[in-house]
Amino acid sequence: MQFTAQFQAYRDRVEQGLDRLIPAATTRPARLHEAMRYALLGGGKRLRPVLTLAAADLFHAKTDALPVAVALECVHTYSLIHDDLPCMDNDDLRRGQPTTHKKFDEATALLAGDALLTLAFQLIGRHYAAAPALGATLTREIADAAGSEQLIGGQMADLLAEKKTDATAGELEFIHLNKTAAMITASLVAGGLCGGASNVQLETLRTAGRHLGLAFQITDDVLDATADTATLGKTAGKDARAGKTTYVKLHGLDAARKFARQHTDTALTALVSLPGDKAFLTALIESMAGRAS
Ligand code: GRG
Repeated sequence: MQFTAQFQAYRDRVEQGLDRLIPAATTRPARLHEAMRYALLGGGKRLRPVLTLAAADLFHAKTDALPVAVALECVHTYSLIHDDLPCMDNDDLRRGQPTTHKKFDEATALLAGDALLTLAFQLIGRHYAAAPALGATLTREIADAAGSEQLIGGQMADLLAEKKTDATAGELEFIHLNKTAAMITASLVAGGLCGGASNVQLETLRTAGRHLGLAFQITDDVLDATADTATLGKTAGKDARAGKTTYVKLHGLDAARKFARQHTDTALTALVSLPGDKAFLTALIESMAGRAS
């Protein structure tokens, strides 16, 4: 199957999983569940859950990776809702539509984010009950990635760095590794765990995820500086206006593009030692490097 068709097939599985596993909009209190579904179902590239499903397929996983893929998208979407709040990035646009607090209100958006984060762990508990060791490992993997030493810690470091204009390359890498690469790494590892990957193979997935995550965030910085709001589906040019330290500000556009390429190549090299048909994952990683939004 061609890459685009295969990507669409994975995305369709994710969309159906999201629709099926998230409480109906009519569930009491309806306003909360409407907001959760609004944030979750209104777009998004679905890169993290597709990475999970594709990694699971490398190992011909017998355990369904879809629930944990959906859980990862729930955690990611919660982080976007909270990031957009006025007390954080204060943004009006996300995934090409009004942010959740603009569409609903701040309190509802805050609770919808909280509920999506919690739902992620409910889904893992419910759907991997028959494989308790796997359920426990998935829980730990995602809780670690989303916790105060990774995703939330990266966000905190990012907020602190915004207050100064002289953040160093080391500080920037800490932010990117934790705010962006942690969830991308957990997505690949979760797929490997569902497929019964060995410890060495899980380490390889971690290496690939770390470099893919860095490449993804550097590309995000480049797009913020070069693409328009309509293409991005979120406000463009925010970093420069805020005087924020990014790879583009520290190193310039050309060097930032070169760094992104190097990290992409390192991620691709890591994949080589893994089993299975790597054609789709390779093409996905290449497409993430060349993305326009
Ligand atoms: C609030 C705990 C907390 C964390 C927020 C996700 C995040 C951390 C901030 C959003 C801003 C940002 C640039 C994050 C880096 C990760 C990133 C590029 C997220 C956007 O991911 P995409 O492009 O988004 O995959 P879609 O909408 O396609 O899912």
